[in-house]
Amino acid sequence: MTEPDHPPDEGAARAASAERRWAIASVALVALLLFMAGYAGIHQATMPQAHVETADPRRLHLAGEFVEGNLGSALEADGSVTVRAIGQQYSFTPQCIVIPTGTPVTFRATSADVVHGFLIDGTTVNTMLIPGYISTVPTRFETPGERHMPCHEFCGTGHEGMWGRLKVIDKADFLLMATKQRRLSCVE
Ligand SMILES: [Cu+2]
Repeated sequence: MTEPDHPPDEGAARAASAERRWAIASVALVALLLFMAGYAGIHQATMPQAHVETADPRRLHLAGEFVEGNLGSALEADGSVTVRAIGQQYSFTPQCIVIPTGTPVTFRATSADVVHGFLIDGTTVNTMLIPGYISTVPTRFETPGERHMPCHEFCGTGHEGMWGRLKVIDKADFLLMATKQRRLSCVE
């Protein structure tokens, strides 16, 4: 093999350095994305659910935590609130969910038929209700008010009419309601 008979040209050197710059930039971009994923996961606790809980969609109404009498908001012994709900074509049960201000709230919800969406507008509460699985979302509301919960996964011909309501009420009012009823909702 013979050496090329011209001097190493400037163009090739420039191309090599541009290539190196892009290689560094792409490695830095991957490192930045990994850092962002790590930061979001660790500091903001946006992790995939730590464990999988299942619920047989054909038997929700017969036994277990999603029987009709157990749906709605429950005051726990530690002062937190657990809300159990079901999505089905084409409504949520309960249609109106009531929760107190300034209290840790955990939503536990599942689907009785197909995939539905569970979203509380104006908040970061946003998950899917998948038949067979229980979706768990921890949250907390500081100010009273009313919000909508539109189903945001296309679930059939009645999808656009599928939505629920969430009422955040003053903690004292909620505690008073809880002395009279075991499971609360704002369905009238
Ligand atoms: Cu739906």
